[in-house]
Amino acid sequence: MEVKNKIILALDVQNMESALKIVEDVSDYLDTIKIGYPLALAEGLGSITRIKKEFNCNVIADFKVADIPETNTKIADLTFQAGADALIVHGFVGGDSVEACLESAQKQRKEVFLLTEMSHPGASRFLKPAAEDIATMGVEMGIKNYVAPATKLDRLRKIREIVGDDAFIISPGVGAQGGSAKKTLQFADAAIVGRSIYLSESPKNAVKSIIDSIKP
Ligand code: OMP
Repeated sequence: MEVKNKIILALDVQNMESALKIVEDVSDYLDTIKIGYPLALAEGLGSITRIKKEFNCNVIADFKVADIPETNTKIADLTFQAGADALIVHGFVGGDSVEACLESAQKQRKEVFLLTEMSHPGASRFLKPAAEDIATMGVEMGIKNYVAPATKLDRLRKIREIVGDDAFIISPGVGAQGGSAKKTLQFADAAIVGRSIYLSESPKNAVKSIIDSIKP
């Protein structure tokens, strides 16, 4: 996936009106939007369809899919049918569950992002010990896209080492969670930014200043 200016907006607002306003404001600078439970549960899967249609942007659905294969297939099919270009899937549930999402994606010519380690402090207890194994499983399964944390650069670097330079890593935790876009982009292909953009009085200016901050 090509990501303009290496920044992905996490659009975690809870109504369509503000979602559309924010995307409109940043659309000259960003072309990839991540939509997760906050907007999809508030406004339905149609929120993905609408944002995709109105802005012709890449939409990554962040449903952190983590169920048995049969249920994962249903979740993935519905999400891709709604227009999402990609779906974020948890790796800790195991290869069969991830494979179900991959098969759904392949049928519809869409993509899967495999979530390895997470950005919040609590992830250190259960996910950290499993994260390298999850990334290795991803490589064995031929997965190209990964999610790894901007808040733990040593872990992000390690995941990069495992998945290799040809893999595409997107990295959340920049801004509100304390991560730096510039440092993150040493190891990741794009940074995911939510609150620092959508809570700003001017989302456009917030995006511009992040873009300035990553210039060499
Ligand atoms: P802000 O912290 O507001 O910038 O938002 C970060 C976004 O990335 C939110 O949508 C989170 O749900 C998501 N995220 C994480 O923060 N940490 C992770 O480990 C994984 C994700 C994700 O999968 O996108």
